[in-house]
Order: sequence, then structure tokens, then C-alpha cells
Amino acid sequence: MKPVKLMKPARIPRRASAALAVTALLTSPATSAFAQDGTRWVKTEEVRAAGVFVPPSPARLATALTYDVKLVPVGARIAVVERVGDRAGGHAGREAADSATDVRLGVSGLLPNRMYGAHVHTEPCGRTPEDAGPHYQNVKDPEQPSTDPAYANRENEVWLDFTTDSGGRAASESRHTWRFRPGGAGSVVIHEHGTATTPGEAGTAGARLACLTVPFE
Ligand SMILES: [Cu+2]
Repeated sequence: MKPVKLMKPARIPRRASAALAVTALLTSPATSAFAQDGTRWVKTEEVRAAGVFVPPSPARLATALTYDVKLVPVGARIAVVERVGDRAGGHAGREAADSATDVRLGVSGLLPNRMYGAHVHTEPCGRTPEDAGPHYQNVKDPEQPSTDPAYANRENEVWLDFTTDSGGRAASESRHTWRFRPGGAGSVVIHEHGTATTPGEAGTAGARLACLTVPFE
């Protein structure tokens, strides 16, 4: 009988390697990419999307698109992980589980030491920055575009603003106690600057620089 050979580590398909580089950035030393805070998840599902930014091409639309190659260079990377489910605990003695949505973003290859705005938008990315539609809102503002801080705020929308380090990397996370409506959220858009919170300007963050299509649950 021949000796059993040790299994070689599985080869990572080339197509996935770029995504994994950013996913590594998202993954904490624990098995979860998400912060540990004593709460317990039940019935969780994770949705992952990642890509390398390229300009929109007439032939085939990539998952990650840059509309401004100066501020979001070609080859910069992004990964988004969404975790949905019910979260239990957090309060002593409380056993009830609440529905929850956490969204984590990681980027690399952007300009160093710079603040960018980022939000979940309603539509998938398209050839123009506007294709991503407005911000996803849990409670929809009857008045659109929404710049009323009562609706355009970080609790009712998903804001993922971040500031890059000296190497052009950053990570951010948002946590909510609600779930996206089915088919209601389609992308993460990176904006020119941090998100405003004042009446008449709330939710705005300058030009739409780049977009990642994410099939949010
Ligand atoms: Cu936005």
C-alpha cells in the first residue's frame, strides 16, 4: 500500500486572489470579520462582495467601478461584508433576539490620509454615478432628494465614511437593528468627502467617486 500523501493547500483561483487581499483586511483575528461585543448572533447569513476598481467599460460592467481615477485609482480594492440575522444579548438577562444588519467595508489603494464618504445606495452600480440611485433609508423620507436630518442620518441610512491610513487603506462598520427590504439595497458608493449632517445638506458627501455592486440581503 502506498503511503498517503499529505494534501497540498488548496490553490486559490486567480480571479479570487484580489478579493481575498481585501477580505484579509476585513477579517479580525477571530473567525468573524465583525467586532465582538458580547452579543450573540442567531440565524445569521453573510453576503460578501469585492472588486478591483476599473472605469466603466461599454463592453462589460465590472462589480467595482471608479468614476474618478484621481481620487479612486484604477487597481484600488474594496470588499464589503454584510451580516444579517437576529442578535441576542447585549443587555443583561435579556434573551430576546432582535433583527440586525451589520455592514463592514474595507478598502486599499486609495489616496493616503484622506477622508471619504460612503453609503449604501438603492440600486446596483451603472455606467454613470447616478445609476446607483439614492441612499437606502429604513424609513423613507417622503421628500426626495432627502436632506432632512430626521431621515438622512446614520441610523436610518447606512453610512460607512472612512479615513485612509498612510498606505491608503481603511475599514469601517455600521450596525443597525433593522433589515434591508428585499431588493431594496444594491451598492456601496464612495464619495468625495465626509457625510454632512446639517439640515438641507444632511446625507450629502460631494461627488460620487466609485461604486461597488453588493447583492444585499
Ligand atoms: Cu451616498
